[in-house]
Amino acid sequence: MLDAAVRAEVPNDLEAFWMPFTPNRAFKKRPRLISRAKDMHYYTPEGRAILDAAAGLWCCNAGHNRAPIVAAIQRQAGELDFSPTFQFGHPLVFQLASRLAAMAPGDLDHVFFANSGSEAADTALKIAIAYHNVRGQGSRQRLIGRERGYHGVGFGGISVGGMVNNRKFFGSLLAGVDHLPATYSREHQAFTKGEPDWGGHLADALEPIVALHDASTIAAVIVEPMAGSTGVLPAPKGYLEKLRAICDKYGILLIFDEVITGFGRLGAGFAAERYGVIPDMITFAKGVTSGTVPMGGVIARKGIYDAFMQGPDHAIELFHGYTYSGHPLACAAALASLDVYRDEKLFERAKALEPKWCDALMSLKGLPNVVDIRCVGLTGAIDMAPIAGSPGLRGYKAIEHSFHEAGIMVRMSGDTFELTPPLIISENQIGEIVDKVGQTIKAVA
Ligand code: PXG
Repeated sequence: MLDAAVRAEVPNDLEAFWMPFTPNRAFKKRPRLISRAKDMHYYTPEGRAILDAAAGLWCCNAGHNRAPIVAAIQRQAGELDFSPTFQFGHPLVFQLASRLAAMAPGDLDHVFFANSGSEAADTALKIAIAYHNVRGQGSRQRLIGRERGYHGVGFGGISVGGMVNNRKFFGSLLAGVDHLPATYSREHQAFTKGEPDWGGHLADALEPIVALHDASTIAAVIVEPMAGSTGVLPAPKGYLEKLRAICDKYGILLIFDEVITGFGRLGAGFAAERYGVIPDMITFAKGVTSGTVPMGGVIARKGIYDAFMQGPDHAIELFHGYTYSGHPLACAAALASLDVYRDEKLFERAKALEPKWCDALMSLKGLPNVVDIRCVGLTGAIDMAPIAGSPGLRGYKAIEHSFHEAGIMVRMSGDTFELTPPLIISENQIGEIVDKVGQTIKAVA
């Protein structure tokens, strides 16, 4: 085994790695390297501690390098490295599916595994279209997403998604897609704690979309219960209930993309539980393994699964799956993560901390360039006014300052801070995030 010093060695050539969603040239001029993590902190190769206010990338909900999760992954690697889940099965994947089904509300009780949120979104969209097909309603093919939505980077996900830069370079995308309007209005919602009062009526925009295309052509609506990637937009009050009612009225499936909102981020197992609205499918990823091993998937209602269970017993019911669907290491990591969430009551903890978290973030109101602050669960966003003519530049400076100077990892979306710490965060560390972010906001003013 390599010793820690060697493993942590600073690389001397950064050129070959084409970094995802990163300005490669700026990063390679002044890299931000991380070589170790524990609990609430990352550590640079030189050993500098960086407070993690992003749960990695919204995923390490149990904190970093937690002993029970590490042990489970190590054990599993020595026991069963890989086994296919096409035509074969291993015990952990069934155990995990049962755990997730029990955790999900209502009759959301069948789990299809993928390896990322992007694959989860595309899987859910494919299941929706195939579901109508196997029920003899093959004309239901249209998919409805939402402006500013993020459903990963597969062709299905970017088609229903509404992030302009994620779409505009990639051709004509999937045909037959339409979009609901985004739910954000600064004029009506600025500095709201939790779900805004204004905006529930925007779900009614589904009606004219149905009128235009006809319900007989629409398979599903997909939304994030809280739009994360675009900058933390909690669902307005009553919005999700309304969407559910309109989908029911027209026989349209409702998919909640819970890749971010699942596993405690909003103070409940799933946002569906927080809002008391049961979708037909939930997509998940990230927190299912607390970010330790890639995994994603879809939880479908019983009626959807049952619709496929027809024809001869030996015939495959759904022609879909990934080599690594239900990978043993990911299953072991997920089961151990669910144990940590349960034993440490981390979802309840997120709920209990929410008012303190929101108050702490709102204390940054009044700092230079701060034009809105939003929060829900253990999630928050701070919009800074862009530098005139250079959108995103203030945000990039903030990433650099926060990492190199303030000692904190934040996620920026343009000029917006997205703050999503691990759910193990202490009250003192909430204060530390606010101090360090405040310091950064002043530094980039
Ligand atoms: N759906 C949602 C709601 C997501 O937030 C995905 C799908 C795709 O997951 P994968 O595992 O394919 O990346 C996501 C991912 C950000 C940020 O800064 C958010 C995500 C990924 C990277 C950055 O907001 N979310």
